[in-house]
Amino acid sequence: MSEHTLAIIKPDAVAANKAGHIIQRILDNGFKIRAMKMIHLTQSEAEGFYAVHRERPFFQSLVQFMTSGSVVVLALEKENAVVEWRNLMGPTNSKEAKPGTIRGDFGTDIERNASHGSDSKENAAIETAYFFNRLEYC
Ligand code: FUP
Repeated sequence: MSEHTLAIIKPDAVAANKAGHIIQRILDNGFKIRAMKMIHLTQSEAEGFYAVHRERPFFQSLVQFMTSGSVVVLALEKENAVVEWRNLMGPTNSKEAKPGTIRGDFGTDIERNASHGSDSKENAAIETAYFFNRLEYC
């Protein structure tokens, strides 16, 4: 069954001019891009997006990183999109991610890991609505 997920190409990958490579990889792996935009998150937008992590020790640093430059936000569609996109990204820590994965090829460490993906269908719906309104998302 076709499913949706929310992807973000993070500031490290955008600043390194890797957004185009990552988008091509998304398409080559059979995802449809249903919505896409480049934005520069404000502090409160980044804090809101990562609100579940606000008590964690890495929260401030994560928000600082996510607001350090532009990001590309995408709504992706594919069969089993949530799991398929997480598999394509690789594990959270780029140091542990294998070559061939997006985090392995374009990230640096556990914070600067090039990309985000929703961790469940429920969060995919919440995160997609966080970034896209009904006119932007077809
Ligand atoms: P993921 O679902 O793979 O994005 O991973 P998490 O939800 O566990 O973490 C969200 C983001 O927090 C990660 F993308 C990077 C950041 N993070 C850190 O910076 N340090 C940590 O120790 C754990 C996560």
